[in-house]
This record gives sequence, structure tokens and C-alpha cells, in this order.
Amino acid sequence: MQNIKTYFLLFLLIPLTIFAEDGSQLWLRFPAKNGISADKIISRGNNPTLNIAKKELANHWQGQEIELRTDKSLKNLKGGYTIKSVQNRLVVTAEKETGLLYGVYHILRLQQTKSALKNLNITEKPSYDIRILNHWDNLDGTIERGYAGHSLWKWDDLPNTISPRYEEYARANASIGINATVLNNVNASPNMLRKDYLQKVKALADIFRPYGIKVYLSVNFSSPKVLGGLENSDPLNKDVQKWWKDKAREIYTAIPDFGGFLVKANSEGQPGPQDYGRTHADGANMMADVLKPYGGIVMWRAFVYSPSKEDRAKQAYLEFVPLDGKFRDNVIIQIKNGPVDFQPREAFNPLFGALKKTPEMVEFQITQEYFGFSNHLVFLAPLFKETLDSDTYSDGKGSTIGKITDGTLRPAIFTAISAVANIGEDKNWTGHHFAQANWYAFGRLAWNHDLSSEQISDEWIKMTFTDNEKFINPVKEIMLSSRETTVDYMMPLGLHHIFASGHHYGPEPWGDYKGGRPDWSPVYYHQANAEGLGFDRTKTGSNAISQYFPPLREVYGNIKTTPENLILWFHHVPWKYKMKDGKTLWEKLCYKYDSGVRKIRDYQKIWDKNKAYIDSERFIDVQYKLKIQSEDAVWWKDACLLYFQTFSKQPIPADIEKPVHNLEDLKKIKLNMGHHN
Ligand code: BDP
Repeated sequence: MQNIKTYFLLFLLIPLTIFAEDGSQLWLRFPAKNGISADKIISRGNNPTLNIAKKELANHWQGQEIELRTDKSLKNLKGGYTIKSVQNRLVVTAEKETGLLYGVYHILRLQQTKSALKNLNITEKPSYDIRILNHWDNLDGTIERGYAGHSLWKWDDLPNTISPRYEEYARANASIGINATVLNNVNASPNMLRKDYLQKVKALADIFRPYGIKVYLSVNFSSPKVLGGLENSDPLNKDVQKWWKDKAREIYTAIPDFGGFLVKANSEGQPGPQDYGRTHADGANMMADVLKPYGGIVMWRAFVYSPSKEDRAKQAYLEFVPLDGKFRDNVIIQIKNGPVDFQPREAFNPLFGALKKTPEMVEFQITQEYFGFSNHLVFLAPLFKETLDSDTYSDGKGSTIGKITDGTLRPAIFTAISAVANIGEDKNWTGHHFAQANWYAFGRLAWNHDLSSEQISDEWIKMTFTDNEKFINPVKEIMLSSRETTVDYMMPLGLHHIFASGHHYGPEPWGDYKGGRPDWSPVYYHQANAEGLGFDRTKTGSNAISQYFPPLREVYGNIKTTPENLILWFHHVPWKYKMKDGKTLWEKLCYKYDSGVRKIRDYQKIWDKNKAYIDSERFIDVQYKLKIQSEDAVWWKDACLLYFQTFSKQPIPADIEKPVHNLEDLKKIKLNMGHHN
């Protein structure tokens, strides 16, 4: 009797646990444990990576016989693979086992998205060699700009206790081709390089290795002094050089395939070579030299700016262009997509293409620091694409950022692309079910930056939710327009950095932190006054346009030819200026904010109509977040329009929804979300 009861209870519980739709499965929702038998998987060798590939097939592949074969002659695929139908068999070939693993995930993706599996003849070669996530995780478990709970890395428990999520993380990354990860915050603790921490790092590296993922670390420039007890950390000091050399040996003894260092130096209070009167090149080269014998690299960040009179948007260029050609060949300059800081929309960073003799890589931000954290649904593929497809004209027409950084236009020993991760210990990994799509999109674009946002969202929806067209089409529409919608309700027409200080969640266009750094105040960026709005970056202003190649400096220098979505980025525009559609700037601004709000409301309606197609758990989660997003959009619109109206002195057009808040009340909102600037 007792047994029967237990069975009955189990019977009730099993479906609940197996089918808990908490988002933890990400896009990896392959048919469970129902793959082909082992004798239909033909392969030779017993390599850990190959074994994972075989296991994935045995668990999930329901198609025909399959052969996995390495072929040394496929070196030119740079880690890629081919998939071919040969009679009744599918044959995957690659130079290395990691390529076979990627090929297997490709096949499983085809199966899951119900794509054609007949007569396959696929050749895949990645756009970038190094496809890397940057975790801004601290050793105390917090994450800088992390909105999905605490860090995945349990530093206190490592290396002895291994969370199962480490391997799940590696698998998810491998499934989209991500092959590298920086474990810790760019505002790096020197302790990261301590002996005991390196053992913890080793434990993670050992788990990630079979999935083709290399580990990198952010390092603090002052480590020799702080950790090693040296007098200073001057890169030209022999003792300092020796300290790094010994540290490199220690690291590579534990982790033979260690990737290298990521460095934020002389920026926002971080130490760097300039503390000793040395250049960024001096600092980067010292580290490059100690990593070189092991094949390691240095990713040196261009996100440097100081509280000077110079327009912050110009500073990275001013700092790095004079150093072009002075870096070792295992240094790459890591450049944020825009010259200010991951704003909803920025002009692209003019440093791209300006370094002719130094490799450059893009840094994107997946974590939504400036996009409503994990509360707002914002699909970032269109932003990533906008950057990669931007033509810099550095080497003539067609010199897109994609082509500059992927080796097409500049021969490169290695190429790379990075993004700040949005992953935390939340069950669903990213805090919002749709934020998973941004991790996915980064991986897919790092693999192939020619993919369209449409294609990526289509794949992702099918893999993550359902292949029912009735759901896919409207939800795709939400995703594809969501970034533009967010720009509209937050900062349209090229406005930027009018976020509340510190946490960067809500609006604070009135923010003016006198006595602090001017470039940490919103009023510095929007420059609103009685005449108009916007930052003059033309010759009459900061002349940031001079950093762009012709014809862009002329295009951006002229208000008539500047794209309207960047007009307030480059110009101080009179309130009554006539926009292309005949509206004044003020009116246009009002309609833009209003349109952002309306679109979120449409998303809510669309979402509600789709209840029937997916599980109720994820449906409700997303529904709830859309409600927050919708309230926030109204908050943004009211705050910005009421505040800018105090300068424009114009009425809000009659046909848009009137503000429901008072400016003075909005100014009192102080969210307690921490953080410095
Ligand atoms: C800004 C963040 C800050 C980071 C900094 C960086 O607000 O937390 O430390 O970028 O990228 O976006 O170094």
C-alpha cells in the first residue's frame, strides 16, 4: 500500500519537475533521450570533445546514420566544418573535434527548427577566431551591471565543489559557437591572480575545455605591487616584468591552453601604465611579451577617458591613434561599439578603421545596463548588426566594421569579437526569457556576422518556444522592432546618456552633479537650452566629426545630411528646426516618445493573444515584465517631455497622450540600485 502511494506521488511529481518551464533549458530543447543508437554514429577516436558530440547525437538526433570525421586538410575552415549528405548518411567533417561538435549542434538545430535535412551540402567558417564573453563578475559573487542574480561562479566552493551549471554553461556556449570566456570583471581584483584563485580558475577551465572554450582573465594593472608586494607596477621596471613572467608561467602550468588577459587600464579610476608616465602600448606590450611564448594574447580596452575638457566621445581615438603600430602582434584593441558607452543608439566608434596597423575587435554589451535591465524586452541583434554593418570608409567604400575586424580588409594573425555577458545564477540564466535571445544572437553573429536579425530571431523562437507560425510571426515582429521602440521611449533622435546616475535604470535628464565630473551628468550630453537640444560635435562644437573618414565627416557635419536618428548626437538643433517630415524638432521628439509607449502597449496586446501557444509559466513571466516595461516607457516619456518642455516652451501636440505624472514628482524618484557613476 505504502508503495502504491509513493508511486502515485511520484507520478504526480515527475511531470512537474521534468516539465517545469522555468527557462533553464534555454534554446536547447531538443527531443529528450530519444536519439539514434550508438552503432549509427560512425566515428574514430576517443576524444572528450568527440564523446560529447556523440552523446548529443545519441540523446537527441532522430535522423539517419551519421559520420563524424576529422580531416587535417580542412584547416582553411578556421575551426568550422562541413555537413554533407552522402547516400543515406550525413557526414560531418572538420579539422578538429570542436568543429565536429559545432557541426553536431548545427544538425540538431536543423532538426529542432524543422529545416530540410535532405541533400545537405553545408560549409561553415566562422567570421571570427575568438568569440568571447566578458563576465563582469566579482570575486564576492556580485556582478557589475548584472541583472540575473549573483555570479554563476561559486568562488568560495571552487575548486572542490563543482556546480552542474558550469557544464551546462559550456554546452550552451558551444551550441552557438562561443569559444572563449573572460571570467571576471574588467574592474579586476588583484586577487584574481592569487595562487588559490588560479586553482579555482583551473577547475573551470577543465570543465570548459572539452566544449572548446578557453578561459581568459581580466587583470589589474597594479597586481605586481598589490599582490606581489613590489614597489610599483611600472611596466618598464625589470622586477615588474619578472613578476608577470613568473605569473604567466604559474598560470600556464595549471592551464596550458589559457587564452590571455583582458585589461582596463587608466580608466574610471583603474590603475595603468600612465600612472608611471608610460603609454598604453608600454603596458600592453609588457603583458604581451610574457604571454607570447605560450600563445596567449592581450585584449587591451580602448574604453579610456579622463575628466578633461575634451568631448568624451573623442577620447579613445585621441589616445590610441598616436599609438598605432606600436603594439606587439599578440595585442588586440577592444573597442566598445560606440564612443560613449553602450547607449541605446550611438554613432559608431570612430576608432574603428582608424588603427591601420593594430588589430581591432568590437566589444558589445549583452547585459542591458542601458536597456531596462532584465525588465525590458529588447532584442539586440539589430544593434549588433547596425555596428557591424556600419561603413567607416577607412579603406574606401564598403569598409564596414565587420570587414575591418574579421580580417577581410586587414590581414590579421587572429580576429576576435566580444560582448559583456548577461548571465547570472537565475534559473533562466538571464533574468528575462527574452534576454536569452541576446546571448544567442551574439554567439550566432560572432560565428557569422552576415546572418540577419530576422533569421536569428526566427531560429531562436523556434528553438526556445514553438515552431507554430501563428506564434512565430507576431513574436518576431516584437523582437525585431523592440530595440527601435526602446530607443523611442528612452532617447530618440540621437539623445544619449540621460539615465539616472549610478544605476542607469530610469530617466534623469535633469541630472547635473555639480562638483563631480561633467561627463557623468546627463545635462552634459543633451545640452538643452532655450534655443534647442543636442550635442554639437561639428566644427562649431567639439569637432568629433573630424575623427570620421570622408565622406562621413561631411555627412555628419551637415545637419541636412545627418541621419535623423543621430541628429542630436552631432548637432545642437533649434526647437523649431523643420525635420524631414515637416514637424518641428520639438514635435518630432514628442511623437517619438509617444510612439515608443504605443508600441509597448501593442506588444502587450500581441503577447496576450499568444497565450495558447506556449506554457503558462513563461507566458506569465513575460506578460508581467511587459507590464513593467510599459509603465517604464510612460515614465521615460513623461520625464523627458516635461523636462525638455521647460526649455522648448512648446505645447505637447494635442493628438498624443498627455503626461500622467508631474515633473516635480518624477524628480523625487530615487531608486536604490547602487553603483558609482
Ligand atoms: C560602463 C559601466 C561600468 C563599467 C564600464 C566599463 O557603467 O560599470 O565598469 O562601463 O566598461 O558601461 O569599464
